[in-house]
Amino acid sequence: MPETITTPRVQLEVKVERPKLHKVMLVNDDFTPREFVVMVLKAEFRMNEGQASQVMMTAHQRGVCVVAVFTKELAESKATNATDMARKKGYPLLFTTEPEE
Ligand code: TYC
Repeated sequence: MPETITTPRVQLEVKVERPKLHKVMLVNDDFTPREFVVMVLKAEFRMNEGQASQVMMTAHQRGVCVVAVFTKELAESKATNATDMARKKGYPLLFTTEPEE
């Protein structure tokens, strides 16, 4: 049998989308001590004292502040860990996540 060589008439287009990044947001409340918020930001988000203080004060004054952006899984696990640190101390401190535009 002779070999049949065919050339494809349809070119497959492979599209790879980069994963959407998710923001971790720090939400203000009236009860969590400022120093505790700073401590959590340093521990979970590897911030130094200055960065952590700035983020804490922005949330304190504006109600919410973007802490950092990560892949969805990392953002969710960091937000959960940070919120859990506060729950263990009985504070209502809250970290949320949302997809970047
Ligand atoms: N508002 C709190 C206070 O005055 C401090 C605080 C800042 C709490 C930021 C949460 O996300 C927060 N003790």
